[in-house]
Amino acid sequence: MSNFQNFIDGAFVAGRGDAFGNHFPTTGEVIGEVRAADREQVDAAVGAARQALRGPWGRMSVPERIALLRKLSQGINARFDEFLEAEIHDTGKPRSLASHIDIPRGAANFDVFADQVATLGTESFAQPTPDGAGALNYAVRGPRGVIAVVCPWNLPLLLMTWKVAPALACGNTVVVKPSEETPATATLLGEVMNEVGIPAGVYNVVHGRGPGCAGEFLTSHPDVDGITFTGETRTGEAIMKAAANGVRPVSLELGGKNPGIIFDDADFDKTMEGIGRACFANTGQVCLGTERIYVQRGIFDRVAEGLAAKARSYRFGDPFEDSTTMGPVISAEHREKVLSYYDKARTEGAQVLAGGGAPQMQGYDGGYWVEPTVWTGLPETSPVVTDEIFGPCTHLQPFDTEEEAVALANNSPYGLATSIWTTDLARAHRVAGEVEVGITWVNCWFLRDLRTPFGGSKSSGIGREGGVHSMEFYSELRNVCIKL
Ligand code: NAD
Ligand code: 6OD
Repeated sequence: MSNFQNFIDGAFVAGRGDAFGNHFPTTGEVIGEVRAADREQVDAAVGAARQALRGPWGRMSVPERIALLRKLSQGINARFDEFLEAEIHDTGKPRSLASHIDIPRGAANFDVFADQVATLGTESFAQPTPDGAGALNYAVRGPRGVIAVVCPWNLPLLLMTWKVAPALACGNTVVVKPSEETPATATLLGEVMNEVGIPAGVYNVVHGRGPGCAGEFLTSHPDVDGITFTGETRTGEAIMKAAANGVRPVSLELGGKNPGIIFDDADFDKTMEGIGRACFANTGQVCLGTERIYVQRGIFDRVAEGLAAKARSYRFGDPFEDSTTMGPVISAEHREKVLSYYDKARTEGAQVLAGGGAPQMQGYDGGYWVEPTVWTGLPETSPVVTDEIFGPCTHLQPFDTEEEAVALANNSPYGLATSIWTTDLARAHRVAGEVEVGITWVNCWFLRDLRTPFGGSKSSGIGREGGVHSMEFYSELRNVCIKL
């Protein structure tokens, strides 16, 4: 049994808030205990972060910070197997996935933002003045201060370091609130912080749930200077309200109901491979995942059969076995939510092309399993087609014209991501220009260049992170005007 402690001011401390079990989603067994931070401990974490800003961290040069960021990346890689095991125990995701995506990206995020800050400049303007002497303006970039980092459970280390790395690169200090479902890797990172010599108080972790607990204590804390959040849109709204007190900036990466658009000239095999991943990777628990697919009518039946076959090809089981290609969903509660949509689809008359229920899992019957599922035949107004389900499921709808496809794709309050599948380059450009999302992939999905702007439109978020965009959020620019 692991006991997950808070990490405050460089030390591990038992939480004084409520205690709850940490479940292994593969079996449902309780494998650890989380003791949440109470309000005073959140206060202590924010205080430690404030002190660290005033201490050696605040005075450190950029090259020194860069060297430490590189050590953090090396430190994660040096303990790769421990991070891998921790992430798998928290999420049940297959080793093949976590070892290729979650943990390598957890390390790479520190390298990428070390590179970014190494070349970051600011603007300057020479300005004529009426007396002829002139003036010089230059901008100075400093940290924003204490940043609250509130994270979800689907890609725990990846998404947490995606925010912690640029925040530290810019000289901030952080208080992280990992999801209550996935406390492990954020806690382990505390050990790495100490190993590589990050000063106490720079990185703090407080555990617990959100409303009325550590999440809310942190985001409503008056001494937090900025909040970066990834999670559900409804939670984002609550956090934005909390941030309004004191006019604190927020960066919100929220939910989606992402459309895929497949034209009849698409390369069929590559499309099936890509769109299959987009629907089912990480058991569909990826904010960028595709839960609505619009297929040009001429290839509709072929795509439907291909995707159903793909859904049936996944193998459930022990996440530590290489043969396992799909894990459970994160929790019993989330399984209930996903299965409630499976029921709704059936009662609303969907044609179920694959899956549609929960698999029989001998030896793992307490686990949170759901079948990868493909439907067609529902109206666009069905909650199955409009709501983010966040499971391994998707709905297929035929279309005839490009205009119709774009209109269907845009008929959503969300605007996170889309993927467009076509061999017609001009069409790809046209459609990419029309779909109201922050991220468009053409003939690929979740192909990441970490320098690019990442974020959602409409109800999918506010702001962009990635590359220089992260630097903008995690730093404060001050202009200096010198009369010559
Ligand atoms: P969630 O919103 O339920 O929880 C996220 C975090 O917020 C957790 O740490 C939780 O404890 C905390 N929290 C909840 N209520 C809070 C409150 N009132 N105040 C402060 N903190 C609070 O999200 P989740 O279920 O963990 O994650 C799944 C969701 O995240 C999906 O909607 C998914 O689309 C979204 N997501 C978005 C992105 C993106 O980049 N856009 C990436 C990953 C996940
Ligand atoms: O790749 C990333 O940087 C990122 N933020 C991915 C988000 C995935 C959502 O589940």
